[in-house]
Amino acid sequence: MAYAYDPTNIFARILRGEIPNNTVLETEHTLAFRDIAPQAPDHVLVIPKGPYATFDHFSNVASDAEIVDFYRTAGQVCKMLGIEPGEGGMGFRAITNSGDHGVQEVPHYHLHILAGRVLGRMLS
Ligand code: DGP
Repeated sequence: MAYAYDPTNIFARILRGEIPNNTVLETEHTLAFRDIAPQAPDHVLVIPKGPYATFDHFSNVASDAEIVDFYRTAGQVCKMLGIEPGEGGMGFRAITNSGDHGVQEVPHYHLHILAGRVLGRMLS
């Protein structure tokens, strides 16, 4: 399966430093920054630095090092925000929108981390 990636997407531009961002954490392979239109008091986007468009693109093509770094960074962000239920935090939601039916707006794989309020059930 050949995956397409549009290097003009907004997160690619953020990664190239063409657009500013409010960085929470940056590692070798991953960047976490605050969403420009937060839907909760804490709303952080975690993105791989590599050119992966969707969840399946990332999970099938990225290296083990990139995938491990991505999820460890997401976990570290939760620690930094103090939202981990296992560590006394009030919890959070981690979600990825993928493709047209997932209503993914930015075609660079990302994980939303939402916290700071009761989020309600979200299955639609
Ligand atoms: P999604 O629908 O899952 O592709 O979510 C894309 C998110 O990206 C959405 O919550 C708004 C956010 N976003 C879009 N443009 C920018 C931007 O320029 N900067 C930041 N920080 N977030 C952005």
